[in-house]
Amino acid sequence: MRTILITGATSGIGRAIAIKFAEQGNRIVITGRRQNRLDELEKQILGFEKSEVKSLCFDVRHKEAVYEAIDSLPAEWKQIDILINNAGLASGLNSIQEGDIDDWEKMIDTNVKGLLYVTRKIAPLMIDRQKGHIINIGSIAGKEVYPNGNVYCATKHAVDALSKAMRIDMLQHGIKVTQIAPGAAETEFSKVRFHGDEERASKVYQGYQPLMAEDIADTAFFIANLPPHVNINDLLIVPTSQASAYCWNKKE
Ligand code: NDP
Ligand code: 8X3
Repeated sequence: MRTILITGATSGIGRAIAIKFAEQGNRIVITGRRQNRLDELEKQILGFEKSEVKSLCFDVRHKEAVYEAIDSLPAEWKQIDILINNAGLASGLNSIQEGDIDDWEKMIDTNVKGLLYVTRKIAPLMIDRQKGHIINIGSIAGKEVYPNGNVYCATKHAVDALSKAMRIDMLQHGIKVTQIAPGAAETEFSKVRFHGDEERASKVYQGYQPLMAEDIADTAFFIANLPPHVNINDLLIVPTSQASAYCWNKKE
């Protein structure tokens, strides 16, 4: 049984990853800000034979809350084998000259600083055991930029750079670091990006088959189950109808 800690497990990709690993009998730590969603997922996971679950409710933007939450885990749960740095968001889709500074700060604080706080706390625990696997959920937006994507793309470029940097720093400790960079996946992502405008969000996924959160979960599970001598450093996964961050084959 391995211990897997997933940030942002209350929705979308993180939730699907939690369920995928739980189905196979693992010890799962689910995290996010919405306690009711954590409770619901905890119940679901308890229904899987052989899996154990604990939930930690915290905001990755608050360093003390991150540290306190991880400190609160019992000793055996601190033996984290796999960290899935997934919590993240886009907020707004505006040109740089019209961007909302609050949106920018939310994205930078969550996607970059939040990921760093969680990693800073968990990497030493992995180093103590000289084993572990950090899987960062980046984005195609970390490979290319697109109109009005500016700050979101910058945060995901930071995740791309940090994934490479972590891999170098973790090398001597035998800890794997992987980045999974998805293209469009239908989750709550666009609803959050458009500040709750569900109609606008649903249009993002019209005219083609987007990725499902489960597609990313299956990919993460495959990557996490490779033999000890094999690592996938970086994986860009897109819907077949998406050739680049802004090149689509959509049916009107
Ligand atoms: P969702 O909005 O469905 O899920 C986002 C998750 O992140 C939620 O569980 C949310 O939990 C959590 N989260 C957001 N902010 C915080 C915070 N401050 N503290 C703790 N948790 C937080 O979107 P996705 O599943 O699509 O997104 C997951 C990751 O995948 C993100 O990093 C996103 O950038 C990336 N991604 C998404 C793509 C897509 O097309 N959907 C494509 C490429 C990458 P809660 O609100 O409960 O805190
Ligand atoms: C989410 C995918 O293309 O909206 O990271 O940036 S995209």
